[in-house]
Amino acid sequence: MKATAKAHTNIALIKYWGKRDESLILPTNSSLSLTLDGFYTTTTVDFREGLMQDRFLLDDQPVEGDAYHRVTQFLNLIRRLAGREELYANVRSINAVPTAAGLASSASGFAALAAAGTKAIGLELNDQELSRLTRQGSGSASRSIYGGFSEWQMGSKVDGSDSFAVPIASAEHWDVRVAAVVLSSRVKKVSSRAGMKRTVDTSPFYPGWIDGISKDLREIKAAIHTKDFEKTGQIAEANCLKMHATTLAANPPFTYWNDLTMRVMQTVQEMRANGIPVYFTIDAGPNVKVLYLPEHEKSVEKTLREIPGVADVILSKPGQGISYL
Ligand code: 2P0
Repeated sequence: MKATAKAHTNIALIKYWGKRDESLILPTNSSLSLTLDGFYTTTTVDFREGLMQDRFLLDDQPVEGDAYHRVTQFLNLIRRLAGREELYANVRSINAVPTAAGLASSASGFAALAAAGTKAIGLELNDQELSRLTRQGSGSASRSIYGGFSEWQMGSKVDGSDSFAVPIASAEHWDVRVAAVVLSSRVKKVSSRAGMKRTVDTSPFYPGWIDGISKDLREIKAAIHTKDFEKTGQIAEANCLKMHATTLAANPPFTYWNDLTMRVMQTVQEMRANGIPVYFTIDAGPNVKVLYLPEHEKSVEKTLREIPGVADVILSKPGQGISYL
C-alpha cells in the first residue's frame, strides 16, 4: 500500500495570520497564494501490516521529536478516515526547498504527505477534500494542492468542513516570477505558530488586520484575472506590511525583520522609482521575496545580488499542483 506524491510550496500574497481553532487549524482570515515551481517536496508513504510504529525519513535522515509527532498525528487522521487505525507507515520525504530560502517547507511537506498518504491507503479524495485534510497538517499547505494562484477560504463552521482552498488561476494563466532573497539561515526566534498566536492574543492592531482582508482579497483576485501586475504587487506588498505591523504591537512586541530585510525592501522601492515594476512580500522570517515579470528578470536578479549581505537569490516561476509519481 504505497504511493508517491510531489507538492510545491507557495508564497502568500494575502497572508494567513491567525487561528480561530488551533487544533483543527482554522484561520481567522482567508488567504491567497502563488504556488512556486522551484521549491517542492516528494514523499512516499508505504502502509504495511506488521509495523509497530510509523517511521519518518526526511532527506534520508530519521526524524524524531516534534516534527515526527506532527507527521504521525497527521497519519492518524488518514488512518481514521480510511478505517485502518491498525496500520503504520514508512514515510520518506525529499525536500527540494532550501531551508535557508525561508520558504515554508511545511506547505509542500504536508501537501505531499496528504496526497501520498491518502492514495497509499486507498482513499479517493477530490481536491477540496484533500485541501481540507491537508489544512490540518499545516494551514498554508492547504493552498499547495493547486498550481498557480489559490485561495484558502476560511469558512465559518466550527467543524472546519467549509475551510479549504480553491483554485483561482492556473500557473499557465500568468507568468509572475518570484525571487527569494536569502539573508539568513539562522533559526527564527519566534515560530510562525507562536507568532500568530501572540499577535491574535495581544496585538491591538489585530482587528485592523482582519478589517482589511475582504477588500484586499476582492481586489487582488480582480487584478490577477486581468493580469494587472502593479495592482497585484501593490496589494500584496501592503498586505505584507499590515501583517508585520501587527507583530510590532504584540505583547511582548517582536518583528521578523532585521537590518538587511529593510535594505532589500528599500532596494525594491528604489527599483520601482527607477521604472521597474517590482514588489516585495515577507513571511515569518527575515528573508524577502520579490515579485517581478519575466522581462525584468536579469536586472532584478543583478540588483538584488549586489546588495551587501545577500547570501543568495533563488528564482522561481509559477508551479503546478499535486502530482503522483
Ligand atoms: C502564509 N505564514 O500565509 C503565512 C504568512 C507565515 C506568514 O502560513 O501553524 O506553517 O502550520 O498552520 O502554515 C506559516 O504558517 O502554520 C504561514 P500552521 P504555517 O503563508
